[in-house]
Parts: sequence; structure tokens; C-alpha cells
Amino acid sequence: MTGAEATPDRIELRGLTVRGNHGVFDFEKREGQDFVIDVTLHTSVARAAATDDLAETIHYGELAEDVAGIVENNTFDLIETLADRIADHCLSLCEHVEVVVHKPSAPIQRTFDDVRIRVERHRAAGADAGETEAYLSLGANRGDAADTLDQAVAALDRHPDITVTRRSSLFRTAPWGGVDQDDFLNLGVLVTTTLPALELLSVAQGIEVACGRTRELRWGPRTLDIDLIRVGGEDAEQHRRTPRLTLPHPRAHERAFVLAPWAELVGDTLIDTPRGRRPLSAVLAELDDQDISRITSG
Ligand code: A4P
Ligand code: MG
Repeated sequence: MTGAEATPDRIELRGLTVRGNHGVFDFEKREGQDFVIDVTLHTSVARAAATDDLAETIHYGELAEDVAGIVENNTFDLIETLADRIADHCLSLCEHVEVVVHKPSAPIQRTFDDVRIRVERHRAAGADAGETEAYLSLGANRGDAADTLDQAVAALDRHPDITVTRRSSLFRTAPWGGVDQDDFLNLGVLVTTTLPALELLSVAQGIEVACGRTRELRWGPRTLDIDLIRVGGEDAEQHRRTPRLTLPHPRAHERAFVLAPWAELVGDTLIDTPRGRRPLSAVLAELDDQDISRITSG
């Protein structure tokens, strides 16, 4: 308890029911189910009560929208992670929060009332989440690809912890990877985020699912693909090599559809290649056999 802030007051949101795609099983990620969320914010309402002014309190309508957005725009295996993410967001509103995530339709082969995870978090003294810059590459070649890409960029920007700072032109690009398929539309975005890289990936994958993404063929046709290319600026780039997330993206240097939008957004920057760190412009210049053309300005 952070003594000075201790208050008997609370703002409580109960039974917020949101459909989401969390769970360890594929069918849970694919089909989704209802999650029920309770949030308790330990925060004094004295000043709001004295002034009768909404601006002096936490708007529970906005709280509900933000929490619903976290449930809808991510795909986690565990409701532990979901509860933690919601608590993290709530800590931007006040210093002490409790979050309960119920999963009433959990795949349990017995009669049960409810299964839930409860987390309680206090903001660490002086902790203000740092912002990281990231470059994301988006591509689509099924359905109304341009519209899907617009929706994906909007969904990224709507996320409470992500801001799209720049968006490239749209490029029409020949399919890369040897699968015979339609041309792609590709674009890139620069974002700032307070999320750790793995959570940024989860958000991206949640948006892929929301846009109807199914994974069939590696490098094959897709309604929407969002890849994390670089997380952190040129001098503070995050490196990671796990099956879930490899950073920087290991194939970026081979792909004009990733590099051309990036060059448009940042001019030049040093990127990792098998021949060491090299200027993006030089690497892109060597990919001039790849057929890509700018079709709109960003
Ligand atoms: N993963 C690991 N690192 C990353 C990262 N940095 N960013 C994991 C995103 N995901 C990462 O990806 C497979 C797994 O990679 C994910 O579960 C994630 O945890 P996926 O998107 O499910 O599968 P995929 O897209 O079929 O395979 P892959 O290797 O990611 O393909 P790419 O690299 O995304 O390429 N041609 C043109 N012209 N334009 C395109 O946009 N896209 C592709 C797909 C092929 N050809 C293309 C285009
Ligand atoms: Mg991918």
C-alpha cells in the first residue's frame, strides 16, 4: 500500500463482458469466447464529489472501452497475462488496482461455475513506462487488401498503448517467397508504444485474427500479415531470437516490400544483414529485381 495514497474509496467496474481470442487451444484462438472482467480502482473520489465535475474523476465509460480494447485486440494463451495487461493499463489511471478475469466457458470437462484469475498491482514509486519506437510492416493480398490495411493501421492506433506516428505510402508488390499468388499491397508504420515487444506482437496478431487471418501456407496468400521489423531506435535496437519473436526481423534485408516503405519513413538507417550492419538505402538498392511500385502517398 502506498501509505500517502491510501483511500477507502474505489471505482468498481463489474461484469464487463467482452469476446476475445485467448487460450492455449487453437479453437479458442480461432472461435473466441466471452471473458468477464471486474476492475477495482483504489482512488479517492472526494474531489470529484466536492466539485461534481467529471474531469476530476476517472471516466468509467472510457475505462470500460480501454479494457474491452485490451481483451479484443490481443491474443494471449493465459488469462493470467490478460489480467496483468489490464492491470498494467489501469496503473496509468491510479496507483493501486485489482483486476479479475473470469473465463466462464473455459474448456473444462466438468461442471463448474467459474474460473477466474485475480491480480492486485501497485504502481512502483517513480515508475513511468518508457516509450519505444518500432517499425512494423503490413501486407495483404486477399479480399479488399487496401481496406484491410486501413483497418489494421486504425486498430493499432486505437490501442491505448500504441500511437501510429507515421504511415508510408501503399505499395503494390510482387509476391516474395516462391508461392504463386496474387500481388500484395504493403505499407509500413512507425509507432511509439509503452508495450514490451512480445505484447506488441500479441496486439499485432490479435488484429490479424480480427481481420480474418487464417494461417495456411507459409509465405502464401493472407488477408493480413503484420511483422515486427525493428523494436527500439537504431541505437537501442532490441535483439531477441525465440520462436515466438525474432528481432530484428531476420528476413527484412531480403525484402524490398519491407525496406521501401521503411526508407520512405526514416530516410536512411543502419540495418542488420548477414554482411553486418549496412545502410538501408544500399541494401534496398540491391533488391532492384523485386517488382514493387508506389500506388498512393502516405
Ligand atoms: N515471429 C517471429 N518473429 C517475428 C517478427 N519479428 N514479427 C513469429 C512477426 N512475427 C514473428 O509468422 C510465423 C510466426 O513468426 C508467428 O507466429 C510469430 O510468432 P506468421 O505470420 O504466422 O507466418 P507467415 O507470415 O506465413 O510466415 P513468416 O515467415 O512470418 O512470413 P512472413 O515473413 O511474414 O512473410 N510477399 C510480398 N510481396 N508481400 C508480403 O507482405 N508476405 C509474406 C509473408 C510472404 N511474401 C510476401 C509478403
Ligand atoms: Mg508474418
